[in-house]
Amino acid sequence: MLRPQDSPTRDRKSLNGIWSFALDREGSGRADRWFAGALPGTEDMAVPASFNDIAADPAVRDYVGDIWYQRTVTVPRGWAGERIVLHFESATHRATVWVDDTEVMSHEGGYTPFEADVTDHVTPGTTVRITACVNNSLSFSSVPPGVIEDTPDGPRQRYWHDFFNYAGLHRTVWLYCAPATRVQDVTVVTGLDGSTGTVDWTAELATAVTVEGSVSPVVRVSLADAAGTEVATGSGESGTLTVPDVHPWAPGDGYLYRLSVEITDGAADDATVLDSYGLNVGIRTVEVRGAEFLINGEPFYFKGFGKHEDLEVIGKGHNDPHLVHDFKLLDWIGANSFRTSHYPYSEDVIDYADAHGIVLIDETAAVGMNMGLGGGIFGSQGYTTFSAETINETTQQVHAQAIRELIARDKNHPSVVLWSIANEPESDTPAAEAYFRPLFDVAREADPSRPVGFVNVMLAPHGKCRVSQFGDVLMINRYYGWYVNTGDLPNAEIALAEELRGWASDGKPIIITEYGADTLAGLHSVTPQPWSEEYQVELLEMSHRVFDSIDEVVGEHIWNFADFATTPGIMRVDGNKKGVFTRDRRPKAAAQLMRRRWRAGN
Ligand code: BDP
Repeated sequence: MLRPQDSPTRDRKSLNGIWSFALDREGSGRADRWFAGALPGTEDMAVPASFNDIAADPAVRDYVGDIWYQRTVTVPRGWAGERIVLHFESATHRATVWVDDTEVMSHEGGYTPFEADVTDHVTPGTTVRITACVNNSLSFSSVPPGVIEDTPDGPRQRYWHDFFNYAGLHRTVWLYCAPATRVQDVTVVTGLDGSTGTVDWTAELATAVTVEGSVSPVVRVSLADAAGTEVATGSGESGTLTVPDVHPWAPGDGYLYRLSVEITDGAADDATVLDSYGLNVGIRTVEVRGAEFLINGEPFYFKGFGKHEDLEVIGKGHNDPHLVHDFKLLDWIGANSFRTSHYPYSEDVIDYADAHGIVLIDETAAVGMNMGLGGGIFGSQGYTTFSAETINETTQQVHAQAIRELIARDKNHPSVVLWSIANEPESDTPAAEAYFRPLFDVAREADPSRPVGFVNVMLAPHGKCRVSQFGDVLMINRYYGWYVNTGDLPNAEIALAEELRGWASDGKPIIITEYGADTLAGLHSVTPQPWSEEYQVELLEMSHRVFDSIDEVVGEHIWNFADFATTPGIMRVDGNKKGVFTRDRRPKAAAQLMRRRWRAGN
């Protein structure tokens, strides 16, 4: 799905700001037609933000159910004659939307965009009411999964992933206009042959109902370099542009060309431009060859983190100052990449990574599909992961759709080099194999140009995992020295090396997508003890000795970039403390260690 933009033929209006807000504690809002007028008992809510921490009220923070958002917007008079589209960059975890009294769309999945053509429901020059009923409950039909359990004090949401279930309108809501005949989608795939770059393009058109005498639309594309100089042109709904003396997009060098896709009302030079859409294009290649991960034909070593969208007060709400600041910190520490653990991040983040040469592993929200892990750490026990009553074919269909929507959204981003279709699912059982095999096909069908993998959990070591066979890359999370061999780094080192040597025998590149230790900033200890800053440093140093001794290891992503919020738990002190930075982005001692290692080129 194309992101709304301003162009010579398009205009957009952000609906961010203060919305009216109401929790639907009785679950009666739909039946009582709350969309048909002002919300009852209205409070204020900021968009974009998670609603949970804004109110400073535990009954709001932990609320499960329907959450209503409403505002009015005046549709610009100048949009008359255009198609008018209402676009949500996300609504976590699902939403139904009304324009005045008319229901216009529903969407499942908390981290990908959705939109509806609302032209027939609005009149340019007048004001309309927009109402979104967002729902934050997790079930076995949602990705990520969860379950609502009855307790003496009412329903409680349980889930098996280790981050707080923040919800709401986390990203920008747009109202935009575009012509009836317009660019509906564009797909680019880039190539390199020596100093020549190629850009294969495919444009999908929406065409106005043809009226007698109307002309057939013609697609023209042109590619400009970063200075704005046109370097290639083409025409047709698909084709290949050739760029001599190409400046490739590369890690650390976010060089972007700009592809302009135009629809004209004929082939003549003076034909009228009906629609124009611009797309940033980074020309680069990605390939897995043997146990190497190649970007532009060069072996690439991933240095960075698993991250979260997680901030004080706004939770998972997108925030530009923090976006810029986090990327400054990535640069400061010498990181070249991160994983969008454990869900698709805001498109602002992906765009920014493109422009700053940061490499991304792009992940779906399929996390917490592992009841084996639930025991003790994340709360709930007593469920079987894959069964007719738990994660089943319905979940699989929702998961497949989540993969398709992630790829549809992010397929054109040069920063994205690898799809991760799940984090730490159960993967050592026949049921897991049956569940995941078709999902790899879904990803490869949606994008044949990038490698695909999933993130393996410690409970499914080499020789037991039945899902890693489907991945192009092995992504593995290991906590030697933390969850096992706690406080015993010498034995942790032996065990980690032994396990990694097993994985290395598969002949695929290995990315360590998580390793690390909870660390309370300011806690020091001469004899490094778990939770101290010294222990985090020594655990990382131990891990690096092992990684550096195994050629097949092509990346290290520390868990986590920063401390983050979780559900309450006896193993969590005000959240997960495995950050190299605190939640407010102060460096722990490990930050200096990583800066020395990564900036020295290791
Ligand atoms: C892994 C998960 C991650 C957790 C981490 C931890 O992938 O989401 O936060 O371990 O326990 O199980 O810190």
